[in-house]
Amino acid sequence: RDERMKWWREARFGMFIHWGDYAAWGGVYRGHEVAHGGEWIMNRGKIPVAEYQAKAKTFNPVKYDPDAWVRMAKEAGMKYIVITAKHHDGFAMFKSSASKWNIADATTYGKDVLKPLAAACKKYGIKLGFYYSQAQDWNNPGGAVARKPANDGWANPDSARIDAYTAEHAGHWDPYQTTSTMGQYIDRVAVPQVKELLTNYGDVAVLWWDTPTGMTDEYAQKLQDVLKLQPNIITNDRLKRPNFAGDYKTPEQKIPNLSELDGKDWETCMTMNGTWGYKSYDNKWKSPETLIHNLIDIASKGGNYLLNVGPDAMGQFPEGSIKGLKAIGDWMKVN
Ligand code: JFZ
Repeated sequence: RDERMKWWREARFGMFIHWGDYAAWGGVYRGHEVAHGGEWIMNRGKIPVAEYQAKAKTFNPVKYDPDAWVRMAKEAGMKYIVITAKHHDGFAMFKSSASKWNIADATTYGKDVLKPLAAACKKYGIKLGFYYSQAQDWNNPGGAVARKPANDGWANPDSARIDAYTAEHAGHWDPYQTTSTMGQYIDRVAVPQVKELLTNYGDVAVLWWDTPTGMTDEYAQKLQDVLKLQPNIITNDRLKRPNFAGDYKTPEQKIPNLSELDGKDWETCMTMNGTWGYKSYDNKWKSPETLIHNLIDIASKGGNYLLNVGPDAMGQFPEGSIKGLKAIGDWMKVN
């Protein structure tokens, strides 16, 4: 394990990328700004499956330039990238045989975006990891829902009807979501897709699991077995709860105090503004001083800083992220 963890322990700084078809909504549904992270808009807006999937057809990130993305990470001093291969909306950012709900088959763009990113990472010597939402999936039937759609902020006008359905169906808000069991979803979508990710993209450094709602020991073991395809891979601690440590802990949006450190490896993931996935109107950017302070604070305590970028629907980093990354890079050069 020490051998596998070596690069990660020396890395200190990485880039989280939350990118999916949700960027096409930009945090706005039916003209309303929807509360919570932009990547949660389908759930928070109670958007029906058919309507959500129709919008994905328009997702066409023609300005996507993975070479430029990796260069920005590298110039900021980052050593690895973790990108959302599939977030809770179940949309695969890669060509998949396990579900048509993927960027190659469901959009105008029609291409896998992970392949060229893997190539750029290889070119610049940056490690690549995949975030994969193993339990929650709101578009592939049988996937779990961690938070029932609530009426926080603007509420869908169909809320009353949707809420009545949700209360009876484990948080689901569209009948299509319940047409398979979670066991079927794990066998037909999650396991085959993780196999695809660990087979078709060269070396994969990290598998970043998230929100283990409904994960049984059996489901977890099936996914854990797939990791054998990449003998050097490391994982975080969110495959299932409780009793799963992975290789490192993931405090979120916070830096532990010295008294909270227990000798285990850890990584703080954090947004640069107030959302993981792109929101057109979120301009609450952390200052360069704050970003640099956080990096020093985390590094001095022996952790890693996984700093998020939420690219837009065209495939571009928001201006605020670009500025923040540049400022960190400038500081790195003189220190
Ligand atoms: C999850 C996701 O739901 C979210 O969209 C984003 O991807 C983030 C990185 O991870 O959200 C979480 C997960 C765990 C905690 C909080 C939010 N937590 O442990 O406090």
